[in-house]
Amino acid sequence: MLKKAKYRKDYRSPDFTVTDIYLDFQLDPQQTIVTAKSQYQRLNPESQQLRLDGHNFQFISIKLNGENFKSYEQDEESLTLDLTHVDTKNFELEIVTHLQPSTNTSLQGLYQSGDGICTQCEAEGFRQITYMLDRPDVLARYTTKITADKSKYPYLLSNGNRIAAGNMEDGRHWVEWQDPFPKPSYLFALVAGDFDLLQDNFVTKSGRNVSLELYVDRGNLDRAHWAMTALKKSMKWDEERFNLEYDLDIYMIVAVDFFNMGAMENKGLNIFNSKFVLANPQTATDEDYLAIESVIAHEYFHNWTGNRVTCRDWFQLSLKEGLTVFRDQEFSSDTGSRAINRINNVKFLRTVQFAEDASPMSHPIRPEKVIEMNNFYTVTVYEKGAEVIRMLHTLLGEKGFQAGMQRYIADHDGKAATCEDFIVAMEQANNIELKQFRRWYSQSGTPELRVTDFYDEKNHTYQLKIAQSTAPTADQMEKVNLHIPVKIALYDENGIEQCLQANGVGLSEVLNLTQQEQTFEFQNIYTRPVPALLCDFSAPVKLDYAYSTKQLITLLKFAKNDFIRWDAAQMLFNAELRRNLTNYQQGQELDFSNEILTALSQVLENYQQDIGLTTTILTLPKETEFAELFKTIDPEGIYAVCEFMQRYIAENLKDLFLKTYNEIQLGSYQVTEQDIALRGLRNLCLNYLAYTNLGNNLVNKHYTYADNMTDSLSALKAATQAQLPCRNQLLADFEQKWQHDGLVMDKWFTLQATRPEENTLAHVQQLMEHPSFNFNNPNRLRALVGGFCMHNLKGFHVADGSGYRFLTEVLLKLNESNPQVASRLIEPLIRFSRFDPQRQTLMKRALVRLSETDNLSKDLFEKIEKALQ
Ligand code: B3K
Ligand code: ZN
Repeated sequence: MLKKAKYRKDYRSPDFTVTDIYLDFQLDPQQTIVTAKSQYQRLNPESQQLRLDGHNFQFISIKLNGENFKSYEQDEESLTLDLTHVDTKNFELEIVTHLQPSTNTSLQGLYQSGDGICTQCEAEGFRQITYMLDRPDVLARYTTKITADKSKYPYLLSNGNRIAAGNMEDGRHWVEWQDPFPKPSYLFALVAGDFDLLQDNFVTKSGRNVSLELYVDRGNLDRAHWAMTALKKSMKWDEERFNLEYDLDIYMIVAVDFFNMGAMENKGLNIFNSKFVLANPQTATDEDYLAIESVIAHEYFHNWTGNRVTCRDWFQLSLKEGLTVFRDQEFSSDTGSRAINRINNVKFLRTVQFAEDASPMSHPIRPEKVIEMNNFYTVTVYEKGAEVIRMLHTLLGEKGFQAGMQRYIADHDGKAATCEDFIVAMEQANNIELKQFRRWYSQSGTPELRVTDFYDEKNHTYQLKIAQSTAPTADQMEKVNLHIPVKIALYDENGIEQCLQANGVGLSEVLNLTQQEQTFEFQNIYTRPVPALLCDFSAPVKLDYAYSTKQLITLLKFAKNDFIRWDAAQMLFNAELRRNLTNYQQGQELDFSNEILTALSQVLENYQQDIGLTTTILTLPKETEFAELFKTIDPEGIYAVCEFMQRYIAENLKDLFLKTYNEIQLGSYQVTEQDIALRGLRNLCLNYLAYTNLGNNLVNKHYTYADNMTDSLSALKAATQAQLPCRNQLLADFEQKWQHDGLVMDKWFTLQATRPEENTLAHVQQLMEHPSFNFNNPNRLRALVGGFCMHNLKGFHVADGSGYRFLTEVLLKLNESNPQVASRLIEPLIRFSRFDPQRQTLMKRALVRLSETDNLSKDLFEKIEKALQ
């Protein structure tokens, strides 16, 4: 494989395009024959070389306008046709290739999943099927004929509408599909297999009937209903909030077990990781239910933001992903709790995206340089991308933002667009200019706001001085000032909100920070206020303001903005952790502030006011979250202090936890906002109580009486994390019950991988031999290996480097079988600079070893090269 970087600045529009393509698949897991007949059009009359992308198949033949064609050059990843003697503008190419889906463990292109066959083409998988102009700005109309054995593959699916079908005498059958909407090759999909089918329908607001089909493995029909409900809910919501209606007469979703990511938005035929489809109360947790709903929504929303308007080139990925994440977040917030959604999204952004910004992989939401595109489906492109869209929404308001959306869709429907096009649409619809705001697309790194304040008792004025800075990142040394919306509120000591005003006029709660440093003044403020900064987390930045404990407790108690209340609690925990970590490192006693404990107990006592918020406030940050507070991470220290804090709060609020635990009564399992919140709080209480002398009995009982996965898993988690005597017996019981079900076993694998015991690595290695484990299944790998390497800070970073050696072995194997998954799992290793010199040496040694492998994939190469630079 060539490992050459591509640069955004080098974009050139294509010299040729494809208008129509007719694909014929003679499907067989051992040998599939693909005949692709495409209508090409020369866009640049000067151009005589046509370079097509393609690799990993057996190339059989090529014809031009029906004649065998010989004037080409072939290399590892392309076929270049010499068209010197072809003088027409339009011509037809017919290309035959042979593929072997059964051995395609990379899960890109055409591959076998279980007993079925399916495709994954984004970003550049189509070129593993046939030679093609495999780039998103080439949009063609697809017709697809699939022929396969009828008993093994009763369902043959592709994009668009089913236009013909028939049986053959040899036991095979065929189906022909046609997609009326021109699309890039990455949205092509094909599925063949035997499934249970859940059917439903949706009537769009203009009265069109859309049939909805959800395909799951045989026997799983009872686990498909939630996803179907979510789909209909998404379709309705997109009509109401974004005025966007579905366009085809059929929408299909297929759940498969072998899948590299969450799901894929192929036009009219979404393919999903079964993890994001299948749910019933026994197998799925509340969290799973909500995740399914949001992924179903996300893929559905892509129909407009991604499919109807697609990306010009892959550097523009955030155009569709950032926007679609924003849309799915808004969907979840409109249909569930806005505050809890916001808090969870911010938690994720702060831990995972901020960490990426501080890593060798740091990149702007619109990257400048890419070797392997699959490496850029990142939290930066997705989640930070969504934050950038959210800031636009904050600046323009819902009305202005929606006007911009309508404009964007109207101007670019059926075309491939850029991030710039999106901003221009927002500008034009709102008659403003967003020159400085654009920098969010080109600057990487997490900005930091340093806030100081000054209260003038005499004149009753209050000043906030806000300075911005962004530290240099691995990819970009020089940073510029950004346009940062800072949403604020001021409270007096009694928690009364103060009016924001100056010179007799009310001021907006959103401050526009555009310069390196700005001072904002508020008048008629009669006591020194407590500032609530970054309400709703109005910008993806770090905040540095010297809050006192007292101020934070005021915000925790009184702030109207739920995000601020939660964030105040986070800051209190962070301060306790920092202080205690120093104590720990100096061999001193650990302690916990009484004031904070009292404040937490008050929150818990008043849980009826807001059950969900109470739970998030009382949830201690995970070790991996705490780790992000430090430049150099101390895995043992962080674990020790976390454990101490958990135990301390548990011991000291034991009675209250028990009272709350007993007070909460739930009927039979239902997925409603209220019940999810109640279960969440009850399980939080259980989790704390597990660290007290009541733990073993209570957890055991909780597990035994649980009638749903949320409760069973909470008990199991409490037992393993608190290392209760009952844990082995409960783990065995769970295993016995669920060993036939990979998705459920993933939860069990992760629990074991994140156990705090000393010998966890040995245990993980043993589990890789477990009958329910399968090295070729990305879900299993992520659950067990990912669980250990990414979520067990102490276990993975044991000082002797055994964790690093283990991951290296796994990566060497995965480099061959599934480079995409390898590239996700290598992340903890490339972040060596965040650890002490001894660990750094060991981690670098592992990377050097990997770098010396023959056939190192582009995916791993790109990350290792950046890390070792
Ligand atoms: N667009 C796909 C992700 C494709 C990843 C390719 N490596 C799913 C999504 O974001 O909706
Ligand atoms: Zn997406």
